[in-house]
Amino acid sequence: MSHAQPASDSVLLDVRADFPALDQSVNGHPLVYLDSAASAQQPSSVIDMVAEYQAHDHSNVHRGVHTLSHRATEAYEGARDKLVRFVNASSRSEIVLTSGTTESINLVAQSFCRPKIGPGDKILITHLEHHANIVPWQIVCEQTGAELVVAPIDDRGQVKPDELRALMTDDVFLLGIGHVSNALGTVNPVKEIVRWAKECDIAVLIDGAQGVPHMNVDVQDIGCDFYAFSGHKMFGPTGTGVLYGREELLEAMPPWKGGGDMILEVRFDGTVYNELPYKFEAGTPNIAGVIGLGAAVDYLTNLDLDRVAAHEHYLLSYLMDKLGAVDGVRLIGTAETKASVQSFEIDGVHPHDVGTILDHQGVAIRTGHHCAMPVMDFFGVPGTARASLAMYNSVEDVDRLVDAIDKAKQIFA
Ligand code: C6P
Repeated sequence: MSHAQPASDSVLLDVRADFPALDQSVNGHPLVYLDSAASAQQPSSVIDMVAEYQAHDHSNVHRGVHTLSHRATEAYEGARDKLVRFVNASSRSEIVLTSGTTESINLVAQSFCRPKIGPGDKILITHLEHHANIVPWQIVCEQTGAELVVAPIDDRGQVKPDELRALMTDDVFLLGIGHVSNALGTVNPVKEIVRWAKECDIAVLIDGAQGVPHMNVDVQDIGCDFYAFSGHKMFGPTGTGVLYGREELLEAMPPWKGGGDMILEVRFDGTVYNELPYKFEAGTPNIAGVIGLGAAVDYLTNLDLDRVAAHEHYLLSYLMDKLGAVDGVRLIGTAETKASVQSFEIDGVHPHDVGTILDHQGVAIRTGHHCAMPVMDFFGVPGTARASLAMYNSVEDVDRLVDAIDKAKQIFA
């Protein structure tokens, strides 16, 4: 990896003890969890917060006058306030609580794009995207007659900047681009890309599922119109997520789902929708999950995401050096700027077999196409083995991974 390696291991954090799930043996070995890109483990503070809420404060939100409903509403809306500060949105109206990145992107496709696009319009994405940032655009293109255009990548797994810029033509309505590739770890220079898009008057959605867990994100500084992310990848509960949207755009968008809580008044001759952000939050939400997500924001903020990034950057460099030196291992995804993810293949061993043999040694990685089939096609593989790091991983975890790979090679020699 050509990006500078931090000078010393003094940047390393030691937070493993905060995560109870890591304190166990799997198949007779202490667990090494290298699958945080799929879903990250939760610190005790998140687990305890959810349990506390469930045990004492649970009720529905925004509905009751009684004490428990007030407590639940206060905690739920308190989590939204934390999320506002976490990504530096300008107001609470800009933080729509969803079930995750996937729902956030579908909301933009259906509510922002669908009413405004038709034949002759284009949606631009890149070859690096997760299926959640491909399929919603395919669906809206089918619905409207618009065209989906894909910007190419190079052999290191980087979007080709000149080609991306050349595809930013007048007829492009929206660019959907990942902040960090889940399959390869490539970090896209999103601020610069948004600047190019804005010169062409193109709206930009950033898929931040793999961004927010690993670096400070300031949506106003980036200048994007939408930023989508999931709670469970940032050490919070599953079934929670966020769509950040610029208020002016959200204000003009019609609701996507109808039901309770997203209305002010319902009559058979017409319904008045609620104000932002509730207009987009139909039905009883994942109250406990969102409260847990607020605790995850507290955890990350207290730790300081710049320190998390430095820790992971050191470990990723170490991992790439060690893994890259193993005979018969090919690293897939070697971008100049990367975060926390490394895909690889071992000569003559199917990725699923690699995953199984590693699991027998207590090492958890993900194998397969990682919901990024076009990336796999590009590299000519059916799937990869993928190790993904978080702030609770250590140099010893990487050493255990490499030892386990050596064993896998011996078994298949
Ligand atoms: N990637 C992975 O193992 P949801 O499922 O809505 O929380 O997140 C979808 C999603 C969207 N974009 C990116 C870049 C992602 O990485 C993911 C989820 C997991 O890589 C599960 S496929």
